[in-house]
Amino acid sequence: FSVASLGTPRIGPRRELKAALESYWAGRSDATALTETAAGLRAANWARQRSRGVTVIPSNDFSLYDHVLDTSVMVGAIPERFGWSGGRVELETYFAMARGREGQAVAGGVAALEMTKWFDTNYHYMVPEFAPDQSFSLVSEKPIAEYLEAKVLGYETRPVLLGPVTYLLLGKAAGMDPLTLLPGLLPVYEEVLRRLAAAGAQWVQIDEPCLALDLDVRAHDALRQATAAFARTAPGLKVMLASYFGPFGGNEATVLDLPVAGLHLDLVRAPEQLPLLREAPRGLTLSLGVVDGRNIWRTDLSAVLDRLMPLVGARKVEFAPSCSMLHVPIDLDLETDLDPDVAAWLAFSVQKMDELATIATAFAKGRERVADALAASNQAVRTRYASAKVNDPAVRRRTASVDAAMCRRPSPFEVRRRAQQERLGLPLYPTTTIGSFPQTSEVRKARSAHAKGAMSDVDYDAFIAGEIEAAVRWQEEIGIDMPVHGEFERNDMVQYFGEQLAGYAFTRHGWVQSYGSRYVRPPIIFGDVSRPAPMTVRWSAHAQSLTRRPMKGMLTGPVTMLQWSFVRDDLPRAEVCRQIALALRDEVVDLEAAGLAAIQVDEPAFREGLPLRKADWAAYLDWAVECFGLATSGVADTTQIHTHMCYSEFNDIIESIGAMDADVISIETSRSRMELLEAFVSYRYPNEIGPGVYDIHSPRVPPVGEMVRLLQKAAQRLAPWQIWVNPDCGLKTRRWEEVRPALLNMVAAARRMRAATPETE
Ligand code: THG
Ligand code: ZN
Repeated sequence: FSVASLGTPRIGPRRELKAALESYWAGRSDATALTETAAGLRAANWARQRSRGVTVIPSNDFSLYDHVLDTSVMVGAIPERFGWSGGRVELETYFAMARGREGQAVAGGVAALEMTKWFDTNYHYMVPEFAPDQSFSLVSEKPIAEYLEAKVLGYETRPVLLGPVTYLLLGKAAGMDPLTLLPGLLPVYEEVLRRLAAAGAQWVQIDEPCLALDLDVRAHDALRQATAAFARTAPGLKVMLASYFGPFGGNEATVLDLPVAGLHLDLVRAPEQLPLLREAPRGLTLSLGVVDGRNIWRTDLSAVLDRLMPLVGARKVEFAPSCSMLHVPIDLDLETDLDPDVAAWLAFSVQKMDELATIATAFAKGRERVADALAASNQAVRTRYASAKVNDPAVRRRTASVDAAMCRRPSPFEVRRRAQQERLGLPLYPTTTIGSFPQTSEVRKARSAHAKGAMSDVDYDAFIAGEIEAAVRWQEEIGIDMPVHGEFERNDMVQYFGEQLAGYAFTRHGWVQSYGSRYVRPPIIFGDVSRPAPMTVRWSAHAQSLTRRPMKGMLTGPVTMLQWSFVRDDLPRAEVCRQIALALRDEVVDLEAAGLAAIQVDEPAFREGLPLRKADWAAYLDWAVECFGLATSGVADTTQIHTHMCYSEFNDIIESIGAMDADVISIETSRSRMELLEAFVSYRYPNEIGPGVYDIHSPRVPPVGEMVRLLQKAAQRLAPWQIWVNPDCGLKTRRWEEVRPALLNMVAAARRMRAATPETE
C-alpha cells in the first residue's frame, strides 16, 4: 500500500523561502544564493516525506513564487509587455511577471500578472494571460530538472503538473474561449511527458481541480483530448489524474472514462464518492484523499479504516491527503505555546504524513500493528468532542434562539436614513476612510516590544493613545467628515479579534503561503466562540472623546473571520459563523452605547466564500447575509452601519449585497474607473455607496481633478445623497508621506462636488 503526498508546503519550517526571496529582491543576495536555498528546501522536503513514510513522493510541487506562474513560463505564455524574446526565462522576467517592474527602469513601469484566489482556498495564483494569437512552446524544463534533481539525491518521484485544461480555464483570454487554445498547448505537455518518461519517470500526477467546478461539454471534450494525447505520446508513463476540493458531480461519467492509470479522490470534501472504490473501472489505481489537506484537525483514523476496509478489496490504492498540503502549516512540533489540550487535536503536514503511514500499515499488516497510533487518534477525537473548551452550552442556547427578526434592522432604510441624517448632520459627498492608517515602523516596533515584554502595558497604551490622538486631530484639521481612529493597536484584522474571542487558538510558526513571499497564520477556531469582554470599545471611545465629529467604529465581519481561519469540522460553517456574528453583535451594541454613531463591519472575504458550484451558492449566501445582519441589527435607526468589500466582482451577488442592507458600503472602483459600480447602478442599489476614488495599491498621489472626474462619473449614475467619498481600501500599507497629500486632495475633490451641486438635492 502506497502513501502519496500530492504536494508539500514550499516555504520552509522557518519561512526560509521568504527570507531568501526578499533578500534577493532587495539586492542583498544573488541568484545563486536564492537557487541554493530553493534546492535545499526541496531536498529537505523530499527527506522529510521519506522519513515519515511517504512512498509516492512528488517533485515539481516546489515553486519560487507560484505553480500557475511556473506553468505559464513552462509553456511560454509570457505576455508581450515583459519583453521576453524567446529562450530561457531569466529570474528577472519571472519576478516581473509576479510583481511587475517599477516605473524608473521602464517608463511607466510594467504591471504584474493579475492575482486571484486558487479555487476556494486562501492561496492566490498569478492569472495566465493569453493573447488572441497565443502560441506555446516548451520554454522551461523545470519539471524534468526537478525530477532529475531528486533522482540524483536518491528519490524516485512522481512529478506534478498543473493539467492543461485547468490551466487554460484559470487564464484570461480577452474575448475568446481559452479552451480553443488547447490544440496549441497539448504538444508542449506531450513533450514534457516524453522527456519525463525518457528521464525514467514511471508516473506523473496531473492536477485537474477544475473537475470540482461546473464544466460544460467543451471542457469534457478538452479533458478527453488531453488525456488521449498523453496516452498516445507516452504510453509507458502512468497518469494519476488528481482533482480535489469537491466531488466530480456532473463530471463523473467523463472522468471515469478517461484513459488514465490513476484517479485521486478528495474523500474529505466529497465522502459521497466512497462508492467509487467499488464502481470505478477495476484497473484504475485510486488515490484516496482521506486526510484533510485543507485543515489542521487530526484524522479519526479508526473511522477511516472502518469505512475503507470493506471497500478496498483487491484494488490498487494509495493513501493520500485530500489535496496538496500547500494549504496547511508544516510541523506541529514547532508549536510550543499552544494549549496542550488543543495541540493534541491538531495535525500539520508532517503529522498528516504520519497518519497516512499509519493507515497504510494498518492495511498491510493489520490494525494490531498500529494499535498505539489508533488509540492516540481515538483519544484525540474523544477528548476534542467532549472537551469543555469546545462546548459552551450558553453559546449553543444563544445560537438556537436566533430568529429572523434578529437578523434585520427594525426599520427600512428610508426611515433609518432620515434618522441618521438628523443625528449626523453630514454634508453631501461626506468624506471618510476605510479604517486603517499607516502601520509605521514605530507602530510595529512598539507592538513587538510590548509583545516581548520589553515595553510595559502602560507605556504601550500611552503610545497607542498618542497615535490615535494625532490621527484624529489631523483628520479634523483637513476636514474629514467621518474620522476613524486608525487601528494602530491591531496586527491583523482577523488575528486582533480572534485573540480576544473564546474558542480561538493561535500558532507561532503556523505560516501558510498566501501569495508569493506573503504568508498568513490563520487562527484556529476550535470551540464555541464567544466574547468574554469588549474588544474595541476602549480605543474607539477614546477616539470619539477627542472630536465632535462622528467617529466610525471598526470591526471585522463574521464571514471574513470565518473565511480566513482554520474552522472546526464538527459543526456546519454556518453555525460557527452565527456564533461569531453573535459575539460581534454584542460589540456593535457596546460601541453604540459608547457613543459611536457609525460602525463599519468589514467583509472583504464575503465573495470568496462562494462555493465552487453554483448550485450551492444560494445556501451560502443565505447564511452569510443572515450572519452579517445578525452582527449589525442590534442597533437603533440612528446608528449608521457601514461595510467594506475589496476587489470583488459584484454582478452575480448584488442581490445579496443589497440584502445585507448596510446603510453605507464602500467598494474598490478607482482602478476600474468606476466600472465596478455598474452592478450597483443596474440593480438600483438603494442605500449609500462609497465608490473608492483613490487606488491605495499604488504610492501615487491622485490629483484633485482625477478624483472629481471619478465622482462625476458616480454622480451620473447615483443620487448625490447616496455618494460617499473615500479611498478604495485601508491605508495600512501606505506611508504617511503618500496618505497626507492624497487625503487632502480627496477632501478638496468632495468640496468641489458639493459646490457644484444645487442645494435642493
Ligand atoms: N488577513 C488574513 N488573511 C488574509 C488577509 C489578511 N487573507 C487574504 C488576504 N488578506 C491575503 N493578503 C495578504 C497580504 C499581505 C500579507 C499576507 C496576506 C503579509 N503577510 C506578512 C508577511 O508574509 O510578511 C506577515 C503578516 C504577519 O506578521 O502576520 O504581508 O489581511 N488573516
Ligand atoms: Zn479593502
